[in-house]
Amino acid sequence: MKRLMIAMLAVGLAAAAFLVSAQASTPKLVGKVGPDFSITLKKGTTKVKTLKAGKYLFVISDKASIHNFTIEREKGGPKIEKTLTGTMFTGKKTVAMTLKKGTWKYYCSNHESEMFGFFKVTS
Ligand SMILES: [Cu+2]
Repeated sequence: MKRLMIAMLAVGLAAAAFLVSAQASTPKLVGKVGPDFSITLKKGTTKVKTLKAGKYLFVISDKASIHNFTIEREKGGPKIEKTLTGTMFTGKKTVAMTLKKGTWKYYCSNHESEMFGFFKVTS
C-alpha cells in the first residue's frame, strides 16, 4: 500500500512538472501602452527587436481608454493583424499568439503615426 502511494505521488509530481515546463516553454513578451502617448514591447527588460518564429504570450498592460495594443505582420507574408487590447479596455491581459516570419509592427491604431514599434521574426 505504501509503495502504491509513493508511485502515485511520483506520477502526480511528474505530471505537475510537465505542466510547469509546458507553460515555461512559451516565451513571455511584455507590452505597455499609455497612459501617455507611448507604446513598448519588451522581453525581460530589453526592447524586442528580433524574435524566432513561434508561439508567444503577450502580457499587455493597457493604461488608457484612448489607446489600444495592436500587432500586425506588415511584410514577409500575408497580413496578419490582431488587436490584443481594445481601445476601451484598461488593465492587464495575456494573449497567446503565434508569430510567423516577417516584419511586424505593434501600434495603437488610434495614434498609429506616433505610437508604434517594429520587430523582425526569423524562422
Ligand atoms: Cu492611442
